[in-house]
Amino acid sequence: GKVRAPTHIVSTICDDRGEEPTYAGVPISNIIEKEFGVGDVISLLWFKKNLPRYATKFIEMCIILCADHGPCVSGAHNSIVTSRAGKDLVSCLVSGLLTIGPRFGGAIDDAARYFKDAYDRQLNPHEFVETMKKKGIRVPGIGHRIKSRDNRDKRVEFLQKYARLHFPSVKYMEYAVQVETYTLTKANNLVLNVDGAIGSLFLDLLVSCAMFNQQEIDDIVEIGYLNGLFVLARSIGLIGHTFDQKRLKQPLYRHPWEDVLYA
Ligand code: Q5B
Repeated sequence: GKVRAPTHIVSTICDDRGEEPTYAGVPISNIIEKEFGVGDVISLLWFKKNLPRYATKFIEMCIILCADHGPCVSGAHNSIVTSRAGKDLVSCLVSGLLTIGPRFGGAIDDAARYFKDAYDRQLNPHEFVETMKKKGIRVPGIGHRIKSRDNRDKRVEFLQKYARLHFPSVKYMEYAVQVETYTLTKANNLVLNVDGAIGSLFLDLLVSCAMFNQQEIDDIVEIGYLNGLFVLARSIGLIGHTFDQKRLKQPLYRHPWEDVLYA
């Protein structure tokens, strides 16, 4: 009989062999006809699900709100310096992307992991924060360089408002807010930041939309899908900064001596 030769690659998200590609089984003609947005495409290609519109709109809000945060943040700064060194688009983009990590933009997965663990174990915010402190771990999703109790992050407020209106449940986000209430007693800038808001709200989305089983939720949190949202979103801004520098014909960047302490 026929024997299938063993393959070197297994792939489950996109099939390009037919007349038109399919994303998680959905032909791209359907995607165009039904006017799917980028959130729907992410839902198909990342989660292999046709998530409800309120969920894919939330994904789109994350992308829009995280697309850029000015030239001074780590990622934009790197892309700007690289662009001014005369490098190509891809080099400028990746030099910015490579700064995304536990302190900058890449705290979403850890925020989801730690908030989920603490909430599921019914730790009160005080116990959670103080346990983290004893371990010497900064609470992911808490703290910001320029945002504070008196200068709230509008992005966080937009996401919270949308989720409170549309999500079946926001228990993890409300827990993150309780954590913020506690950390704000320690310092003014220990607010729930955009990473923490997205991390906790995505947990709420996964748990309350009833389209993921427990194993799938655990896998998403464990594998670390959620930083992908920031990476994707901020790529838009990093590309923008790269073009901006080239359009402005900015010269090679050299950091001023006066701003270095030669110790
Ligand atoms: N302390 C974000 O720190 C920052 C604490 C904490 C307990 C915490 C810090 C942090 C967790 C990682 C995180 C995402 C590095 C941030 C983003 C995107 C962005 C960026 C933009 C964009 C800021 C001073 C004192 C120390 C610390 C204590 C600080 N954070 N304690 N839990 N989480 N957060 N990152 O201000 O006693 O003096 O030793 O790592 O969620 O990246 O716009 O800029 O869109 O681009 O530099 O929004 O919070 O303060 O590090 O000097 O700490 O506060 O232990 O206490 P800072 P530090 P002590 S959103």
